Amino acid sequence: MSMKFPFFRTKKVTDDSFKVEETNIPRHVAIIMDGNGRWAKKRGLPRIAGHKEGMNVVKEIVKAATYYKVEILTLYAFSTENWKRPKSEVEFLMKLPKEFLHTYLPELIEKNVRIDTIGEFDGLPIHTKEAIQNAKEQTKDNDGLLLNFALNYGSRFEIMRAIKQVYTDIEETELTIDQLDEEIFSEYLYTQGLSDPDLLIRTSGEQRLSNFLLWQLAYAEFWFTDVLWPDFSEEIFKKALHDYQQRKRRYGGI
Ligand code: V0D
Repeated sequence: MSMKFPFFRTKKVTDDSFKVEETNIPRHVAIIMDGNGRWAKKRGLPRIAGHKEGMNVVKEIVKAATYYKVEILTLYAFSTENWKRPKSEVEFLMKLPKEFLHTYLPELIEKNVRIDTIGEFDGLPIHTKEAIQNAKEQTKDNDGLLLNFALNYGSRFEIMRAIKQVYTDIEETELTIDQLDEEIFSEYLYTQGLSDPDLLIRTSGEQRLSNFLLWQLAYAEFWFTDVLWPDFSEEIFKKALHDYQQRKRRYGGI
C-alpha cells in the first residue's frame, strides 16, 4: 500500500540554515547579471523588458548589500562585447543609467552609497556619461557601500591598457622594471585602490567569466545559480552570502 499522504515530513518546513553571520561578510561582491533577455523571451516580451526588470533588481540587491555592510558591490552592466548587439537594444541600455538614477539616486544618497564605474567611460554616449558623472559627484564623499558599475568594460583590454601605462611610466617616471610587482601592477587597473572581490555571483546558469575581472578574481569564491537576473532577489543574495560563509578560503595555501 502506497503512502499517498505521509503524516510527517522528513524535511523541516521552516529552514534557518540560510542565516547570514554578521562576521565574515564578503567585503567585495562582484555580480554578472545574466539572463535578462532570456527572462523576457520566456514571457513573450522584447529583450528590453528584461533589462528594465533587471534594473529594478539592481536596486533590491544594493539595499541588501547595504544591510549586510558589504563594502563594495561591482556589477557587470555592459561589456565591450555588448556593442555587437542590435543598435536599438544598445540605445535602450544606454538610457538605463539615467532612468535608474532618476528613480533611485535620492535614496542612494540617503543610504550613504557612493557610485563609481570601471571601464572605458569616455566611450559611452554623452547623455549616459552626464547622468552618471552627476551621480558620481553627488556621492563622492559618501563612505557607505561603493556601488561600482562595470560599463564598457573588458578585462583583457584593462590588462593591456595597464601594461601600456606601466611601460610609459617606466620610460617617463622613477618607476623601474625591478620595482614592478603584483601590488604595483594592480594600481594600473580600473580597480585601483579597491580590494579584490571575495565573491563572484553569476546568474542564469552560465559558468564562465566572459572577460570580467580576470586579474582581480584570482582568489574569489564563485557562486552560480540558474535563476535569471530579473528573478534574482534579496533572499537568493542571502543564500549566496550564507554559502560563501560555509566555504574555507585557502588562497593557494593549506
Ligand atoms: C541591463 C541588468 C543599472 C543588466 C541590470 C548601460 C543589464 C539593468 C545601470 C546603471 C543595466 C549604470 C550606471 C549607473 C546607474 C545605473 C545599468 C546598464 C545596464 C548598461 F550609474 N542597470 N543597468 N546600466 N541593466
